[in-house]
Amino acid sequence: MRLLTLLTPLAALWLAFAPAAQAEDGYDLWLRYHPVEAEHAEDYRAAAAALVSDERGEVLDSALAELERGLTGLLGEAPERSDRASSDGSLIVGTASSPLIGSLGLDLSDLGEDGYVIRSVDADGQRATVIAGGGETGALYGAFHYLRLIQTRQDVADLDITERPAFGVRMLNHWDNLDGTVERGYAGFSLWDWHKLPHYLDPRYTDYARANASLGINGTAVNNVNTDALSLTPQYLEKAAALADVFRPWGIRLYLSARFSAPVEIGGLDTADPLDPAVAAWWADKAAEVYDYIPDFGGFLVKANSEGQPGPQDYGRTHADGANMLAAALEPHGGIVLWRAFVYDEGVPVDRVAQSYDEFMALDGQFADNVIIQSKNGPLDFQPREPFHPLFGAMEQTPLMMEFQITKEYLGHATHLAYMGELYEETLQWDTMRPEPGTPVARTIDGSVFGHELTAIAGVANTGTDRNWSGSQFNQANWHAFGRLAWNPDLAARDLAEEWARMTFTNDAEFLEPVVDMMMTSRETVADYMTPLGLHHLMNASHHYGPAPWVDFREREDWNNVYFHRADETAIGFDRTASGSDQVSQYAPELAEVFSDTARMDERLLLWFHRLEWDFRVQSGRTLWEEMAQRYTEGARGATAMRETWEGLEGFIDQRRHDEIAAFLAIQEREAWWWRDACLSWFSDISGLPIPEDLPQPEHDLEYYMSLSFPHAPGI
Ligand code: GCW
Repeated sequence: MRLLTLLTPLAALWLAFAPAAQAEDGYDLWLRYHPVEAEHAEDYRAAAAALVSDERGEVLDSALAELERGLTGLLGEAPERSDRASSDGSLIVGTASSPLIGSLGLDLSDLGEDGYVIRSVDADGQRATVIAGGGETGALYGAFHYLRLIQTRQDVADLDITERPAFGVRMLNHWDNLDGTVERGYAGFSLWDWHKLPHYLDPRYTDYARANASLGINGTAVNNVNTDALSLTPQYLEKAAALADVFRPWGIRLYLSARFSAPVEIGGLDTADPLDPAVAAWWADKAAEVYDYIPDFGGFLVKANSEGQPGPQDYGRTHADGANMLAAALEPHGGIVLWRAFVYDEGVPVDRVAQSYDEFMALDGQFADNVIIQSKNGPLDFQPREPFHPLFGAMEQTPLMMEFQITKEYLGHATHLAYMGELYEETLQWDTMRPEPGTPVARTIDGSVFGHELTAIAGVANTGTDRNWSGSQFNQANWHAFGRLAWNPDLAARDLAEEWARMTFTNDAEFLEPVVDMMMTSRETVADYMTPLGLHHLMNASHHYGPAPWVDFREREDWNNVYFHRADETAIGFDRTASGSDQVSQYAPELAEVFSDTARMDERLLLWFHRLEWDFRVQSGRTLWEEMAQRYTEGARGATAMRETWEGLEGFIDQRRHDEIAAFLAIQEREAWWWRDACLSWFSDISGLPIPEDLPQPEHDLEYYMSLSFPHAPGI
């Protein structure tokens, strides 16, 4: 805009229309396929002048279509299509059953369906690159990998890549309701237009599938775990089947959340008791019906006996009874049950954080073969920082899977930049010390330590109808990081941030370096201005927007923030050591010892495990109160720094996305200081200690912060 005033009216008119291509809204995600710089284009063109395949198949056709689309965009001209490698620069794409690929003599035996190789070869005297999948899905993932190499400006002249995914099931969980709202969704409404399905297929469904396939995601549960039994009626199964048909060519299977009481609600039975033969028969029929609609249906995702959802315990049965009954219904069709470990029942426990472990460890070994237990990354609920869930490493006889939250329910919703890749990496690489030291969480769920064949990982999606899909440009990075880690949990979050930023914005190093640094520190910054030193659950009630350490009015004791921080005039924190709830003993003894020792532990979890007096000396030598004030302040300053860094990066990317991000970072800065001021004011009031004089004093008095209310905050 500023520039326009300096231009002649004619030039201004041209500029107003011409840059449409540059004014991006984020819809294309990391699949932008913008032309590469002229100096690189020739080399890439030479390597991929022709697209060669002698096979057909639904998924393979997607791979070829994506390569054609990507190469055309990146290199400025469409590759020739052929079924023979007749000239230099052929990109040969297919599976082990392609005669052409067979003739190259590659060893493709260990790839499984999803694995692939990308290799520079000599095909009948011609220089070629082969993308060979174990199956069609492998070829699809290989195609996206090849495009990524060009998008991130890597050399493609001499390739020797072999990839296999670490987990069999790599899925998104959508907490999408049938009325179009999304529980904990901050990106608009649900992508699924149930009302117009099955007759109208929004092109966005295909782009959604493409984006997932580009990461290797191969499953999606389309309805909320707090589910409506209607999803299992023919009326809705027909709609779900239409979605499954769109997803299938992109290697994605559809899953449904199943309501445990469905036999009563839509089946006309008077019980949902899992041990009642009529109930089991109803589910067996229902499963058969689902498979009539969706032949490759993935299975049922179940939230039972948690936050008021129905479940087997309503009939005096166990989670294993419930899961196994559903597993028996799905087994003949090859389906699985994803049974969530996020449970807590009516009785208020000594320690909410201990519940899920106690419940499920008692049942280890009792689950059917096609059941997998899905546990959140931490034992509470997707907080900015939690220790890993102690089930990881402890549950040996039952396959266990990870549930990460991609949507940022507790980390600033749409607007705050919090790069979750860094949180995912921290969890996946955490040493569980079980069965022995050197066993990170990732190894306990990828089948390598306990030998389970059924392996899976899930992320609670952050997608919605916003043009940018994820509520903000930077939130796209969290979807991307989740998907890439679901393929390979040992990838480094920093590398993924850079890869994403290159594909999403620009390959310019002067832009990438500050942006990747900012992404990598962003989660810690958020943890500091919201819940430093292991504090947790200080968010406002219900919608979880903004600070409210004072919440003490909710019906359940453990729905109140005061339950978690326990602050009074003498001390603060939740004692989970042997002198308190002893939840720490759910971890390996070596780890429990460290968590119990304030001198040795990582203080970023201090008040998660300990209740300490305000004048307790922390590792820096400050008192606990001084340290808390310091951390809150550093967090807020970090948000200011991010806003400033981004302002300095104007001009590297299109103005529209730059401005949107700048505005969001300014919101984050404001809200970070609000968090800091509100929390410090309240804790100061409780402890009777003043906020240290050398630190900024809150802008308002405590009464002001406590008076704020946000009845229409999104996501509930
Ligand atoms: O984090 C809590 C959320 C609920 C959610 C629940 C769960 C889907 O506040 O909205 O319900 O977790 O994971 O089941």
